[in-house]
Amino acid sequence: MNLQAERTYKITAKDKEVFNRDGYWISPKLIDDDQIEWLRHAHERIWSGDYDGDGVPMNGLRLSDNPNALRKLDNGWWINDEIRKVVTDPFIGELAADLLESDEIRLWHDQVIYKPGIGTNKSKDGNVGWHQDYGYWQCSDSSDMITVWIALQDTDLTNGAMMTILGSHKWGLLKGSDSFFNPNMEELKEKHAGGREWVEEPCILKAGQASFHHGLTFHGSGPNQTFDPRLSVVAHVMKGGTRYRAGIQRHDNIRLLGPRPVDGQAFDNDYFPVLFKR
Ligand SMILES: O=C(O)CCC(=O)C(=O)O
Repeated sequence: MNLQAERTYKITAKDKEVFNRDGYWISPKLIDDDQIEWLRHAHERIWSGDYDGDGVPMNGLRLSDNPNALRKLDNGWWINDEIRKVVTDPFIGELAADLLESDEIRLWHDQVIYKPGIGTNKSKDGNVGWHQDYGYWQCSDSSDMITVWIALQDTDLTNGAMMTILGSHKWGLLKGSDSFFNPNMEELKEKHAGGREWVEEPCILKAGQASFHHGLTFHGSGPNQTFDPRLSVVAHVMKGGTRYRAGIQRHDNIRLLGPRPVDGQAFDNDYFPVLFKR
């Protein structure tokens, strides 16, 4: 069934209640089927090194020789026009603004993610370990950030859907929660749950739908047990006025503030485009 994109959707009081209670919210279909096809094509172009414009990825494009490994590129918008269009989409910005009750939303960075289909292979190499995004983003002075994970095919647990831990954004920032690259989900559950109630909620999405999760919500994903890759585009967004917090943690975005970043400097230049302003 092809759903129509609901480009005029407005966040309701109920949506906000769900986001604040659970730490995530599932959107209606945000992008239409043509855009989905273009974004799937964008994946192919990116992984083959075919770039738009004269920019280059900040850390190059490094592809593993391991066919089971997750592929991930940050700031795909620098080198691909279709990715740029979707991760700076004002409509996505407005939804995030309403969930965070903010007047302005900027892009923190994006991710283009390819999880290979490994069928019955037992490899964990494509897993994304349970983690909190803010575990990586402590150089920002607010954890009130949102990850918008956009599915480019119908996505459920068979093809490695992302899962969130219900209400875990209320736990605060946990030590060592920057554990994206540890594929051992059981070990990480043991480490992070610490006696708290650990409820895994799969984000089941139709192509073009997105999950919006808070910067402190634990999430991760298991193997893609189909034979087709799971493709997604992710926009990490922040409230306007988010500032640099010096001396806590390194992050590539600090470099984008210029040669001498200073504590309290706003992430407000061209590397952090405005999606939405009220
Ligand atoms: O793609 C996944 O399974 C997880 C992605 C993720 O951790 C994120 O976008 O924050």
